[in-house]
Amino acid sequence: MRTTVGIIGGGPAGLLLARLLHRAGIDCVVLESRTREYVEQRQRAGMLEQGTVEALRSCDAAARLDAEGLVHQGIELRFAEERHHLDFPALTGGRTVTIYAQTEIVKDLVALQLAEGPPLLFEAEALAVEKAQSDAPVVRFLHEGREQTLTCDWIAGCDGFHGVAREAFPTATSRTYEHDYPYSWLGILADVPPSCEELIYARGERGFALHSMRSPAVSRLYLQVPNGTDPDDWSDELIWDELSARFAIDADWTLARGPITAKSVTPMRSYVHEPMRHGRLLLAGDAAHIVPPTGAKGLNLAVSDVSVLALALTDLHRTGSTQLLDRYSELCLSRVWQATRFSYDMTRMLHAQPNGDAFESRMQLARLRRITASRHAAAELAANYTGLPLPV
Ligand code: FAS
Ligand code: PHB
Repeated sequence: MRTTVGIIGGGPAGLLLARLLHRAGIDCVVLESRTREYVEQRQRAGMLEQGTVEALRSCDAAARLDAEGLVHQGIELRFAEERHHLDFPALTGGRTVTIYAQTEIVKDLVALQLAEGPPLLFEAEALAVEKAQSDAPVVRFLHEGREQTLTCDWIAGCDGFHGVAREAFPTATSRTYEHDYPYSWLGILADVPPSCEELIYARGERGFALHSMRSPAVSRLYLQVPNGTDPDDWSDELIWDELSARFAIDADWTLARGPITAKSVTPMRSYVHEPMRHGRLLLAGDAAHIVPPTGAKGLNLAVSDVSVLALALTDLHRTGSTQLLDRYSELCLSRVWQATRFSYDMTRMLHAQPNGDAFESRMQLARLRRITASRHAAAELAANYTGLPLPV
């Protein structure tokens, strides 16, 4: 097979890149190792920056998002038995965020691509990227039991943290930065209407808790738990009891309970791989960087990477200029490091330290008090949460 841009991975990064390139008249092919059913039901993110919503609208992939997405004007910080609402439009000059599940974005993009093109191959596992330094790089992949090759002008590695694209980067010219957190998140999906209009981030001595949602009928909640926690050790009742305890305040607010339909534990990690380009191979999304979900940046960073990559490839296609492509890694990393810093700060500010460090606990409270007392500090959080501008 031959194409202009070979895209490895049919997650939000790969599918949105294919959509943007297709709209720009650039040939591409997406190789996805899993089945359609699997990628469409994989529970992950749900909070969209304004820029992500605009990127999906820009390529006519937001019809259902605009119809079903929940637009939020802010979040609540809950600590020391107090509730503090951050009004994003007031703090950012009008910016908002939207709850719309990653599963639904993937479903929308898969349906559009299968209906309008470009080619999307499921159960097509990339085995390796070869000749990335040449002007005809190749993806070797397994599909329908046969090993095949896809020769490209450019390859986009959108294959997530456990993909193969990053392996094609020579270690001599690669640098990785990692930080593992001493706790994880136990995440649940529950068939119960959310007990809040907007997200609640709760910090307390028992540990962090987050109340999010997926629709007016489905809640999504997270609990800080020790690393290595087995979700089966947490009965539904224990989960609801612990969530109620962590959200508890002396005002008339109760957490509604209901049937838990999904339960999973996600370790927390920060990871950045530099550079994001090696010859004709470019990384985007989780293939290049991972952030803890506390800042809701994972999916949004993947979208901003492919927005920059689509602009750069379109510029080359239209003008022959490689100026943007040559700056791709530097441009994306400038935004990646800011999102990595914000996610790190939110995580450190809101999670109880396993060793119960009293000084650290006071530092957290002091930081939260600064944010809830100072318009300047609150605006800084709101600007990061709603999404910093694209680097182009
Ligand atoms: P993805 O991992 O989504 O997609 C990569 C795709 O490549 C997958 O479909 C995979 O099957 C495919 N692939 C891999 N290897 C391949 C190969 N060799 N050949 C072909 N295809 C291959 N973010 C939040 O903001 N909030 C959350 O609550 C949240 N929860 C998360 C929970 C988990 C368990 C994980 C892992 C991430 C979570 N994230 C969350 C972050 C998440 O949203 C990611 O940032 C987002 O999925 C990144 O999108 P992609 O870069 O497209 O990578
Ligand atoms: C989610 O809705 O899944 C979600 C929202 C905000 C976060 C993390 C997860 O910070």
